[in-house]
Amino acid sequence: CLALIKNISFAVIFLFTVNTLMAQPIQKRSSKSPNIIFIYTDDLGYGDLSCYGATKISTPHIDELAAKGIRFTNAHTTSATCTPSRYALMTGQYPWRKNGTGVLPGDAALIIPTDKISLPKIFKTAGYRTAIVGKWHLGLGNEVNKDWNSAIKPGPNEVGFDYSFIFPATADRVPTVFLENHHVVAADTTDPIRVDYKNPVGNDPTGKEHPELLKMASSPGQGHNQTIVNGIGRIGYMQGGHQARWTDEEMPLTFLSKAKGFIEDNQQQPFFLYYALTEPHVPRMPSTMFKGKSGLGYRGDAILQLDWTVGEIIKQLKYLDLYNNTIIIFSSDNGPVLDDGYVDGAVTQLNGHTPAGRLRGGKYSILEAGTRVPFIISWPQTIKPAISPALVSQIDFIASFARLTGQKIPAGQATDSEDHLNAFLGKTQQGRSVLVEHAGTLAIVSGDWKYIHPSNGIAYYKLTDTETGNSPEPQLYNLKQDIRERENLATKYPEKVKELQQLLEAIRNK
Ligand code: NG6
Ligand code: CA
Repeated sequence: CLALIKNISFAVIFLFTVNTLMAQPIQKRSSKSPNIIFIYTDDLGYGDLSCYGATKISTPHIDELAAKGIRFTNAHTTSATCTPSRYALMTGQYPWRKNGTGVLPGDAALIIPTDKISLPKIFKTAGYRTAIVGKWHLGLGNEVNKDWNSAIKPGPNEVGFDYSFIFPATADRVPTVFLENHHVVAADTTDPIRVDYKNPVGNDPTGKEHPELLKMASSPGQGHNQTIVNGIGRIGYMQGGHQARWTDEEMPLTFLSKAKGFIEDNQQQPFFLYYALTEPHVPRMPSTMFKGKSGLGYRGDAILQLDWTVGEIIKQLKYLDLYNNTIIIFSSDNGPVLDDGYVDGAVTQLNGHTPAGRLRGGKYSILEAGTRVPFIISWPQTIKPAISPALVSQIDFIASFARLTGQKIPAGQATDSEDHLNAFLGKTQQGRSVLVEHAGTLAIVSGDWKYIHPSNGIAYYKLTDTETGNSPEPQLYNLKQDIRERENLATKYPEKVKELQQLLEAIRNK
């Protein structure tokens, strides 16, 4: 009997010990390298978040990041559209140095070199696990004419991501499919995919011929009226892959579950997650739980959805005890636009909301709202909450994170990227002394001054209601006194114009 009791108590103690051991986090992470999550939104404007002054919409989860981290007021993407901004992010090179870096169609070939340094490679060589989840828009494969039904490479995996779950271009462009690593998700060999941007392919109805089949009308004159997928006319023609075509309302939830899966799988080691959300880019088709919630139309609903998504990521990081040692960067790839191709209520239900805040211009514009974007960095364990006026750019991530992870950038590469780690981490409020902005033309910001180079592009895009900032005359603004870029001081300060022209010229010729 005694022996039995002894055995039972041994078993109890054994089980108790195993249980307690299992309940403990295997390693305490605080001394380890921080994880990095870069949450990159699509077309979110400087005034779209309540922490940046929006009053018609409330974004509590992003506001929490801002309250505990650094909220930058003069942070930029390189360009006023997506592909060039993302090109710069990946390469550390200004996109206007290279032809073919404008907004890409969905069948474009990869434009990022695979034999040079890239943002994910910085982390990968430092021993991080790297992933992209979300929008890619930098081309895939070596050819435009590619076979979507077999392995597609090179792509994000060859650029430095260990894992990729993406869509190729934009949500309004075919092919409307996800790719996991090299393959289209849910591809079906009996229904092969073909994509064409010039000639119609396949038998699916187009928005142009069958507007009665659309659940959201495309805006007249903008051309989102080719192959219809999920009741939405797209740019480009697509044949086959019916099983693989996404449902727009599910897309953000799909990306979220992939992002959370990657975080969970890699909780024991440092990771870099590039989480590229599609909101609030067109077509705005939020999940049912967000439809109608903002009162501002689907654009507002999409912003609420992206805020919720950020909250879900924060929640998961806290649950896994990773939050304190994770650097979360939140930003946008270009400024805001209301009507970008669909009649979705963004214009009619605006209700006084100001997507660009106090800034002038928006997406496609060389004026400040084109590239000055929301930009928040949180790292609870290290960063002290602050608002920073430092002039910084997403192009600086490569050089800055190279320093954070002790990497050296090969000579002659990522040459436009500057190390501003100290500004990113709030150790200084001093950032760049000079930054080039890019839309239809170039502008240069230096100190309080901004010079916009003359261009013959049109001054106003009627379809998207965009002030482009283009002018055949040189423009000079004092951003400190005139953040709205109302008063052109070029004739008053010709010396300043000359100085900035020369500076811009020197950077162009670098
Ligand atoms: C434009 C599209 C717009 C959007 C944009 C890319 C037209 C008329 N408009 O050409 O709808 O897709 O490209 O947006 O085709 S971005 O955020 O990816 O740069
Ligand atoms: Ca964009």
